[in-house]
Amino acid sequence: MEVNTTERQVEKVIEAVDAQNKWRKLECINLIASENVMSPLATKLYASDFMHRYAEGDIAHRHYQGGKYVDEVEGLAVELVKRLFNTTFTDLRPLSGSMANLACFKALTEIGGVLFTLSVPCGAHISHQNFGSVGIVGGKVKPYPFDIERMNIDVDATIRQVKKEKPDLLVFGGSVFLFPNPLKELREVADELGIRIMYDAAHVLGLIAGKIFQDPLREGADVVSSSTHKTLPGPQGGLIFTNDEELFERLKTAVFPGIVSNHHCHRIPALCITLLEMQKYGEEYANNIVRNAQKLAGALVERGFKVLAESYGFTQSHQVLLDVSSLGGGRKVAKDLEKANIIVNKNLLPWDPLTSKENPSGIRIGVQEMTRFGMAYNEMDQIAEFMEKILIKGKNPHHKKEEVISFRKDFITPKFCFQNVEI
Ligand code: DSN
Repeated sequence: MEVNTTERQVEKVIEAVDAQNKWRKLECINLIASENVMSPLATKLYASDFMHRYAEGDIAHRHYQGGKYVDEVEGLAVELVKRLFNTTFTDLRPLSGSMANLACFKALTEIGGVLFTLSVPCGAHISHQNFGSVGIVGGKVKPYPFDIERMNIDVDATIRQVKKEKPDLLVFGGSVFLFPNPLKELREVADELGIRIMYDAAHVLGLIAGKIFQDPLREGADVVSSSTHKTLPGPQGGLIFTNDEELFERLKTAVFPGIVSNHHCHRIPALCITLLEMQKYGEEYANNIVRNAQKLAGALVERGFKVLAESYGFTQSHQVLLDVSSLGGGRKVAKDLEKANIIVNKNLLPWDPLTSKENPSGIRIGVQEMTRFGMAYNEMDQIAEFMEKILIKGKNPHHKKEEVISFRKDFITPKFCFQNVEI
């Protein structure tokens, strides 16, 4: 009998999606610092007819007919971003944080222009590098001098370096982002030399919205770029905001028609809901995130782990960075934890060469998603204990998996969001 392979393939896709939904959303302790989940309402609104449509161009000045509801929700989203981040101009069309960065690099640098960014081992996002978006626009990256103890840019050494190199752009923020960056401290030298400042807020946007992290525009950034799905628990996407009208015109052109044609309009209603939820619950959520990250870092140190920046309180964000070189390195540790349904990523540490990226010294942990599901101090302790048993006491991670699944059962409903909204 002929097997209906198409039917089987359809079933396999459905099974994979069901399995993903069950495993990653209900059974894992997810500690990936760049992820989060949308609220139930935002999730429902994400799958709408907006996903089938085009709306090239600006609100109310589109190149296609049929966009009146896109205009309506995008107009609201723009107003919400302006209010939440106290800014004048915003573009929500970049499809990701990387694209938002690319638009900023295009608008702020020339071919051959010099940019100061973190190095990747010290925390830069890959788009900040010559091999990433900076390279696409022909820029050249110089790494900031970095203070490993503080896990932050070395201000005095950077001032000296900036005066010598006279870069076009200082880029702050990145993928490892434990502490507020020294924006205020470097604004003066930037002003003296006419250097622009860009702040990549992707990891900390929700903490900025919750007013627990630095406010980049007030501290001297000319433009903020971001994704919309890390500590800000929205749909995957990007945005840019600034108070500089002339710069905004260049940014907008870089976004459309430079980088984006259609901007995947179905993101926007979900983003509206996320922004409304952050307006209402953002401060409480952000406070809980940072408290949990600090608690987890302390609990890990008590159990014998090496956490970076211990003398400086470990972190002021959602992230905790561990040196696991004595436990077999980042790759082994991340894989062992995955066997127990604890999901982290291996990460380069400041002293690692780029060539060690397959097995770097560190792992990076983010607590924003588990905080969203209501985990607090006791749960941070419990997570540290799971990690201790698997990584230090050598217990079989497969045996711990059932305990992790059972632990997760009490934390499956997102908090800090509208509940029971009928649509
Ligand atoms: N690479 C992601 C991160 O984990 O930080 C962001 O794009």
